Amino acid sequence: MAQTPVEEIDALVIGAGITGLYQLYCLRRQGVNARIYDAAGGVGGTWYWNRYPGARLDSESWSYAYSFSDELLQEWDWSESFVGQPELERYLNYVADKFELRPHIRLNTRVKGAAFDEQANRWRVETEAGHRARARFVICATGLLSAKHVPDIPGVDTFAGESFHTARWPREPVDFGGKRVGVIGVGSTGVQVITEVAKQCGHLTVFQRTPNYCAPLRNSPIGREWMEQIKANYHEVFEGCRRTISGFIHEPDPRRTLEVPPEEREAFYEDIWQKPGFAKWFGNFSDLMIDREANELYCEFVRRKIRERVKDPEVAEKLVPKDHHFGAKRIPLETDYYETYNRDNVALVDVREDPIQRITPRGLETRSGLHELDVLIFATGFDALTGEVTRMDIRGVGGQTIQEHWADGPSMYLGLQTAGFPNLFFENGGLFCNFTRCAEATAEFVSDAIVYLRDQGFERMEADAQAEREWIEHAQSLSAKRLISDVPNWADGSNIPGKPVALAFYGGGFKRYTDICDDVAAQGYRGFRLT
Ligand code: N01
Repeated sequence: MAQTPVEEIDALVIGAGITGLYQLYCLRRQGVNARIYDAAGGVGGTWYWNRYPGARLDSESWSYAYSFSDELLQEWDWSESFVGQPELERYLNYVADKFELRPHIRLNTRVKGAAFDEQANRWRVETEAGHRARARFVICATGLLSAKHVPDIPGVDTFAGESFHTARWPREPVDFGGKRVGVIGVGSTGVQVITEVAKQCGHLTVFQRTPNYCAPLRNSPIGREWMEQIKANYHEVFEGCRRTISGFIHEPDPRRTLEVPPEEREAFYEDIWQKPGFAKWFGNFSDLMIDREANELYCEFVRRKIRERVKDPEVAEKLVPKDHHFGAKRIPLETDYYETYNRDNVALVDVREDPIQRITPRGLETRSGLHELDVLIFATGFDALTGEVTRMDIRGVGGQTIQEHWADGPSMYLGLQTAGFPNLFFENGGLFCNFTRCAEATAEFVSDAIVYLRDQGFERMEADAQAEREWIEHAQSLSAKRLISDVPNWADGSNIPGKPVALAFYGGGFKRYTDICDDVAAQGYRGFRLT
């Protein structure tokens, strides 16, 4: 059979999510022949795949919007302060159409591998369907949370009922009417799906390993007047996000927890608790994430809030986190999550007390017996950050695979490149952030770098190994001071059995990170080798 011709591209972007779409826009605007390949049947990335019931934003919708086009900002109306997945998917489709990106996006196209041709300074790319391309640059806009994690529970493939992972939810609605449903996992996803499915199914059993500190989302509709105000203030919103550590709209109170008298402190906690979104995390006292004693005071406040909402004190105690700090794991934001456990059709199984033994054709067996199920939902999270990259066969200089290169854990200079893999960029790996804010910053850095290389006549850009080591040491030294490492967590890979544990996120905040990137670029891409 004749092989299809090799597609010649300047820059191949893998992924048509928030970052990939904007990356394509930036590159094409600068005259770079760029294309996106995406495995999905539509654009949207995370917001394409995670269409499970209850999927919703936890950043304020207007702070999550793309900021690059005033026209887009003025045209688009958000219906709620934290919109659901369908509206976000519509928004991203609107962006793809408005900026005429679609002709440059190849959907249903999963990249199998890419090998660097050192003579030609080109990546040879192959898709699972056998399509081939040659690209000077490959940009992995593969998302932070894309590769699904299914735990290796004995009998996991034997279940005879319907089974879903939340990150690969089908397009057709699932009918839960009268069915016995089981959900494994109580992270941000589990909390959303549990709350919604409980209302629709016959009986729900939640299998919980580690309870989280969940906090009220406090969503509300956005009327016309409010939307007009938002539109008039977008500039201030984005400026504000740039100043905060994680690119959200919430700024910490500069005081330290213990310098505030107890009564005033309690009133402050109550006040931020009543506010929408992450005000109760990022709007907290400035030492929340660095002082254990301070953090413990807030943990106690939140534990009280949980106990107040759950009628059965035994169930409430199971839902109260005791083994980690507030914010050590991403805080799930919820609407009526704890009240869900007051419903007659919901049961909670603490799998630390009553461990999962196996999955059988009829359901899930814990030590105490079989829980018979018609539907089993895995809300078990992601092989974050690198999972989608290491599932491809990527080979750099000398044929070294990315898996060999990262055997001790992921390492990237500025979260963007790793030595030995020239002209290969990673995105979304540098910062823990209000996603679109960081995605825009990263995509702009990468497209500016590619244009700089083109204009200056360089063929290759590669992280310098020493600069990369120094960056990682610097990033880790900042993160070491923060209370984020006391339990298994997707942020450092410790949620995946056998995955090397390494925190790659930069702990210095959004503003400092983008200032460093600007400085690196201004100095002719300091720390990168251009040849
Ligand atoms: O994944 P997770 P997620 N047996 O890794 C459990 C973003 N997000 O999809 O904690 C039993 O947090 C695991 O238990 P444990 C957000 O950034 C945003 O929920 O490891 N349980 C945990 O409970 C979030 O942080 C939104 O003990 C097992 C759960 O599965 C990130 O995505 C919405 C198990 C996994 O939780 C990931 O969230 C949703 C086992 N063998 C997600 N293995 C917004 O609101 C795993 N678990 C925008």
